[in-house]
Amino acid sequence: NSNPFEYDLVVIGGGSGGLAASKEAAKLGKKVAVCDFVKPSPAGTAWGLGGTCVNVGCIPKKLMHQSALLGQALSDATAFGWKVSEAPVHDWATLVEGVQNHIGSLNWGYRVALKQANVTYLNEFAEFVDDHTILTTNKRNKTRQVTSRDFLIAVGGRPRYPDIPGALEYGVTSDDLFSLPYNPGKTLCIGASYIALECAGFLASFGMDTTVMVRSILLRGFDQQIASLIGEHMETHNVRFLRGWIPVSIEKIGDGTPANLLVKYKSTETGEIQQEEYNTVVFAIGRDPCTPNLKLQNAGVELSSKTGKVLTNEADQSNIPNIYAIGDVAENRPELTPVAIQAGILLAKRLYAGSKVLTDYDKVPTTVFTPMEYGCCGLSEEDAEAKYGANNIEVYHTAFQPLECAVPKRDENRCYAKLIVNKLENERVVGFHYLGPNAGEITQGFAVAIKLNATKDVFDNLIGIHPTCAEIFTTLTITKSSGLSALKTG
Ligand code: FAD
Ligand code: NA7
Repeated sequence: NSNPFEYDLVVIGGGSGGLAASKEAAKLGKKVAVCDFVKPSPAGTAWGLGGTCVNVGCIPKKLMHQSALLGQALSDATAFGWKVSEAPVHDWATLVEGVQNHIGSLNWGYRVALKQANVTYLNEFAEFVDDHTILTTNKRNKTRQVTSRDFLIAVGGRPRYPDIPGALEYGVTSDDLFSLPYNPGKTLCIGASYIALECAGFLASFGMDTTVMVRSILLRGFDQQIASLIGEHMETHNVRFLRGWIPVSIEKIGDGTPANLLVKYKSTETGEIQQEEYNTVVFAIGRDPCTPNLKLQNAGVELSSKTGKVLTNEADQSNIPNIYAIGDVAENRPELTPVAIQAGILLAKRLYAGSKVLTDYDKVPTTVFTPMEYGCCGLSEEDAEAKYGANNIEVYHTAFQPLECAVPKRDENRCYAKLIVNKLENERVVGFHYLGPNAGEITQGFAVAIKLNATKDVFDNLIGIHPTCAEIFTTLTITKSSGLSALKTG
């Protein structure tokens, strides 16, 4: 090994992708370091090793969603014979403590795992000096230069703030919400991405007065029929939507925790201004890649002028041959933890074990954990029409009520299943969509069939598991083109 540099690989960013890549490279006998440093949010929140997913993303949000599901279960329980002596009350502080304790144990586990894998952990912020050198700074502002033959950029992204008065001072984001030391109270979630809707969903279920401010549509990029069904369901479960409004300013009025915040907002149609008081304003209006502070120009790495993300080829390599990028910071990749992990492991195998296997970014299944969960794999109806032509696709669908909702008599026909097929390819299923309980579990399983290019008759020949929600996909007969009602009857 005639490596003139200190390391074979330095990974910048100890999140989902970076940790996976570093451990795999070290396993293959390489000398590896990971730099991970969390700049506090504008509200002052910081966290430990592991990146977005563990600290301020998937993990805390799924736990808070679970708390919301338990609330629903508690209210269903009486119909199933449970005598609940007092009306259940939610305690925010207990939830935050439980969630944060779990995260703390994960942070520790990641440090141990790096040590065991022989990866050097540098709790330092990195910026490029040239294509083989970075300058790192620790929290005491001590700097040093580190050289490496290869670099992997896996710095992820951070929530965006709107450029309006009071946003940075008084707003919070998903970086703060899951560890908020006080009950958020009356909350305004701004944005209509999955993150905004998930947060609004669990807050409303805890009994908080919850509003979502939507600029245009819900869940841009997702199947719009399902997005509407999610919106309707949330509206019947105590979430208020302000549609066609954007925030203009936030002022603090009076002291106290949580604060009283006067939010002014403007109609996107008429320009009319309205105002309302909230205790907490959560911005979920998109995320920006952490590239601006990386000094990538010193290494000559090209970024997308539109998104600021790193441009890579199919092998996750930037325009500079020894510098790679994966995860949320890489252009045109699904922003999901398992995507970053898979990309990290396969990249290390290609670089250091002679593998040729590329990450397959197609048909990545995903789930939105709104109160009614939504799982999908493949194309939305809009994208399927655009790709294959409206005449060449067919949609099989049904609305249904899960058995577990029948006894408490809730959410009748609020769940929905649809398969989008390409008629020109023997009804190959190009889009799988499920709105209902346990969507992540169900979608993960069926995604195998979608990846294997299953046709509709494979679903029809499959024998269901009764009584489940998932079995609905073995009995889908109503086509959209027939114009028949999709409501399940018996
Ligand atoms: P990250 O995990 O973001 O890690 C990047 C790390 O690099 C961070 O620790 C950062 O502090 C550090 N860093 C940045 N710049 C530097 C620097 N210059 N020097 C040193 N360190 C630096 N995905 C799912 O699959 N399922 C979900 O349910 C889900 N829910 C989500 C919910 C929320 C609220 C959010 C915000 C995200 C969610 N995601 C979910 C997305 C998922 O969290 C990301 O796709 C994933 O974390 C991306 O991993 P990454 O390795 O690219 O970056
Ligand atoms: P997205 O998916 O980038 O969505 C941002 C949302 O915020 C979207 O609903 C936007 O409305 C809305 N938005 C954006 N700017 C504003 C302003 N200034 N005011 C009000 N509303 C605004 O969001 P995320 O970052 O949460 O999701 C990150 C990624 O994770 C996402 O791309 C997925 O692939 C996975 P719009 O529809 O543009 O009108």
